[in-house]
Amino acid sequence: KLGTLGKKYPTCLPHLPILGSLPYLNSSDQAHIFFTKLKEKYGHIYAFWLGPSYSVVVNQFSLAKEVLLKKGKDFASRPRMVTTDILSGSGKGIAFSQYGPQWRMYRKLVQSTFSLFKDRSQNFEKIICQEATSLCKSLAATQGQAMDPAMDFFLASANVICQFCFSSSWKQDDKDIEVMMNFSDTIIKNLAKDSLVDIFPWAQLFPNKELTQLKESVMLRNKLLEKKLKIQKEKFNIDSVNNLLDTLLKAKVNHNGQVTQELEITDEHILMTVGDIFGAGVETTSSVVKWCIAYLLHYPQVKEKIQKEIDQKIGFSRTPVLSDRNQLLYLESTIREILRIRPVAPLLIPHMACADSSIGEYTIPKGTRIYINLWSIHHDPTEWDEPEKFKPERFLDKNKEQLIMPTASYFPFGCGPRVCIGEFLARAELFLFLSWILQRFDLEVPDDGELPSLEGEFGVVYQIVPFKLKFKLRKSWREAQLSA
Ligand code: HEM
Ligand code: PLO
Repeated sequence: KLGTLGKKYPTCLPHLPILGSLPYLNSSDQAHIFFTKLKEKYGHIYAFWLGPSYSVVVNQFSLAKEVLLKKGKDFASRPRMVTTDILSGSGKGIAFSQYGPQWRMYRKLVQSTFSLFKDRSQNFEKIICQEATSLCKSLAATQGQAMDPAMDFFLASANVICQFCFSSSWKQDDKDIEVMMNFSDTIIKNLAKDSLVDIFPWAQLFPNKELTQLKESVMLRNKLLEKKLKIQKEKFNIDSVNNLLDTLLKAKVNHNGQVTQELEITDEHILMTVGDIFGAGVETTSSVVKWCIAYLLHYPQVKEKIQKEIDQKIGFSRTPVLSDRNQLLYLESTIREILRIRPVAPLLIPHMACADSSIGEYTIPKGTRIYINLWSIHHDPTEWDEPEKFKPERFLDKNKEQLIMPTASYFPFGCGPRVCIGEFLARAELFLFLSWILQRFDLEVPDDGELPSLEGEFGVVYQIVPFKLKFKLRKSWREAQLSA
């Protein structure tokens, strides 16, 4: 199936007719770990056949940079999969959309909405701080009882993104939030995991529990977003564009009649674009906050260092703001270390070659699926000192006065044409949520002494297994409140 004349291809795993390399990909390890282990035997870059589709795994940062940056355009497409097609209405929206003018247009519309929020009174900092206030209130109301914080973090990130998309928010007891948390979880557990249907599309013709679950969850999501869209649409005023939906509706009005079919702005395209931003906005940040809290439970000495820095640089008479980021270096380095050791997307989102190209000395034909193994890049022992260890100090200079990048083998948000578009927002949320929480609360393990598992569950988002902890108001915070 591959032309061979004068061409060199990456080492390929053994493969059989029809099944391809499937029998050799059977492992109890999670995909990113398994791919990292295969590196020992097959090298930094190797290939396999997932049934009928030819796939290449890239495990090393200089090759990954070649794919994402240097030849970014050649590899900027996405493979079509049964599961991502279900989520995205056959490739609409941004994240699972083919490389081309349509993808570019929606990406730009979202980016222009981000700039809308940078310089005005309802900016991200203000919105996030409002949500941090509600979050801290809700955590304080637990009065130090052991609890699972997932719902609170989910609500806080959902409301930030809801302000961005619709200029609205949810209340804590709104049923929509619980519904959303449930379907989102099901979607993450079933999406793009190279389950049978993604390898052999014909397998979807047979009854399949996971696929039915996925379809149901996507339907629930679409219903919920449609409801929101309907309410907001009635408020639309072309002279006052305030959020993502307004931007998209305005583009629709401006484009009407004069564009090719390829650049259509239909209600379904709008739904899928908002859906991507919503899903990405909620699931990524809340997941990273959970990972952070879990690591701080395991490493109380790191938590104490962060708190000491907050006490010294900010104190208790005011709450943290974004410009404190260059003061709270220990917190910043902890966030960087979390994004390294537990990347949100350990294999990024699968890329696809949209032209014949090459990686290093190897030929890569058009249509090849490319998995960038960010996990292996972030855990590469030739680039990182003791990569398995949680060490925030690795991002600080000797005097602990400056943030540093110890190696280039690090890109938690990807890079190149498909780089994450939410990095600025995500970093702002992570910093503010965590600094607000740690200024006020001590984190304690429940009475049974059980620490969170740091193993995680592989998926489009690498999630932590649910865990419980106690949020106890700090003595120094309480005293400061009393004397204020
Ligand atoms: C794509 C990481 C938060 C929106 C991605 C990719 C990564 C990533 C690794 C894939 C890059 C690739 O395939 O090459 C993260 C991390 C986050 C985060 C670590 C939080 C800590 C967000 C937020 C938003 C967002 C808050 C939106 C508000 C997107 C979108 C894409 C994307 C739309 C798809 C881009 C495309 O395919 O063109 N992100 N992300 N992300 N992210 Fe994020
Ligand atoms: C999360 C579950 C939602 O219900 C749907 C959704 C939409 C966009 C996805 C997101 C999920 C997971 C995280 C993704 C995001 C697009 C970009 C982001 C994959 C599946 C990342 C980290 O790459």
